Amino acid sequence: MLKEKVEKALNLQIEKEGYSAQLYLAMASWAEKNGYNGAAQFLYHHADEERGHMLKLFHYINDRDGYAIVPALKQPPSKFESLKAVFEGVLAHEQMITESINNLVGICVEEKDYTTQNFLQWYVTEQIEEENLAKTNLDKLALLGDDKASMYMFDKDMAEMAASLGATDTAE
Ligand code: OFO
Repeated sequence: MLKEKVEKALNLQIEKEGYSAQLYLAMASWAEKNGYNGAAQFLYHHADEERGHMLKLFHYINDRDGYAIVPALKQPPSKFESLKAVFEGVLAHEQMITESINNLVGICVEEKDYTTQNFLQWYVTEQIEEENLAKTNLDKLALLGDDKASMYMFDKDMAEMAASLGATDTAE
């Protein structure tokens, strides 16, 4: 049985993972509309992954006799300055999520809920990957510069990365 404080904190995390999916979907749509189909594929795929992160929390809460609540949809931005601004946004967002997961682990320790703490280790590890991926993408952008040819190369690279992550071509 989940303690009320832990259940509440897990439901808040559901909201954040749901917003991650919304945000990456908004970024994917912007990328698609601006001719960056590779980046769009990557971001559509990322949005799906975030929904997966949210669902994992749903099942955990309900399996532990809590009640997972579907959060209201919060609208993400629809305008982005550039592809670089999009990927800077991804990193900033992931850093916020990492902090949120760490706080959640802290609550579990305070409440002596070691089962949930153990469950959350998956998210702790995932956040290392998420932040690294966001940093790698920004490093590539910094190396390439921001002229049109470089953007084309970056976008091609994103398409390859999306394919390697198993993304289906949703940006067509
Ligand atoms: Fe769910 O890891 Fe990104 O936000």
